[in-house]
Amino acid sequence: MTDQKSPTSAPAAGSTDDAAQVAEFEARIAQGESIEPKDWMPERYRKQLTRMMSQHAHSEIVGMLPEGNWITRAPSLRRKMVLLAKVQDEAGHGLYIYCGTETLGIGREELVDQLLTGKAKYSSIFNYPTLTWADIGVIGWFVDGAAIVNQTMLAKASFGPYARAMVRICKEENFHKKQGYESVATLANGTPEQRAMVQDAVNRWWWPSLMMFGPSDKDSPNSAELIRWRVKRDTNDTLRQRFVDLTVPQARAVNLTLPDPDLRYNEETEHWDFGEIDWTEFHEVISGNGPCNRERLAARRKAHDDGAWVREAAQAYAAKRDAVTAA
Ligand code: BYC
Repeated sequence: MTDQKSPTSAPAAGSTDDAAQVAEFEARIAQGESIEPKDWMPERYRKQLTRMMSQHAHSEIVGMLPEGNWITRAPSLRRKMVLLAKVQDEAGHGLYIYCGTETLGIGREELVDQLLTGKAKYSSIFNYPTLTWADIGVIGWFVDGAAIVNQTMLAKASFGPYARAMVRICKEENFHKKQGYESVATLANGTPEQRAMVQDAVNRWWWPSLMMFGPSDKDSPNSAELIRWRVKRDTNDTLRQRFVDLTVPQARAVNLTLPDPDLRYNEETEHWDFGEIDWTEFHEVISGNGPCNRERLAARRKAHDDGAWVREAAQAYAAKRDAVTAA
């Protein structure tokens, strides 16, 4: 329980928030109440949520690109239908979360502009290339698997619109993960070439998937505040460990190895110990220098420009409908 009299109740430095209002707000959070868009909230809470939710929405939208790349090359009609449905789901997730972010008082155009001008972050994972068909299965298994671990926690976030969006999104992510693992298992039981292809994809996606959870706790500037306000309920390292513990037995079940010589079960902690993440690579990727950052932003900008006529048509239709209603 948050102690209302603790120093954490004080408004952040430079904030114009009233201390009594902050204390009342924190008491509501401590009681497990959901904060809704019209409720009073500290400016810093609004800012943190806007940052995190908009990054999340951008991730869903940019995340369509690596997989979308394989829709025309899916190996069967069934795989193609599944992949089309998955990519379409990701668009829906992005739109939900943009809507949720808008309830914090920021417009969609501004959010999209932040993405297209490179000001906004999106998940590091989508800056890696999808080199073979096996990558599509491994993304479903690892990337959607990691997203489920993170988002199951966020489904209990203190901000109502975000938490509610996460409940629905997690249901869809479960289907995404299952189809990915099923595709991986099929390849792992296939020809020697298919096995080699899927093992190679596992080798390339493992470490970037661990990076999805963010910097280690000691280097995570936002975690303490987000946990205090119950936006996050667990730290980056706790969630990363949960993902490793869930995924190691799944890899073993299909006879695939994870590319970490330090991976071993720790009888004392009852967790899988794993090696050190390459944080230099992580920081390079999140500062725009990953293998595909430029390609991804260029693709988003092109899609935005190509879609201008759709936005114009929708606006013209809305204006016409308003005129008819007014008449
Ligand atoms: N990538 O203080 P920290 C999906 C940034 S999409 C890039 O720990 P926080 C899917 C962080 O933003 C699912 N940047 O931050 C879609 C911060 O920078 P700023 C995507 C990262 O917020 C399509 C700085 O590093 N999920 O499932 O406490 C197909 C310091 O970090 C990353 C979400 O977006 C990263 N990996 O924790 C398939 C979940 N990690 O903003 C699948 C929502 C850290 O201060 N977000 N940074 O400049 C979160 O849960 C949290 O924001 C994070 C980071 C765990 C990502």
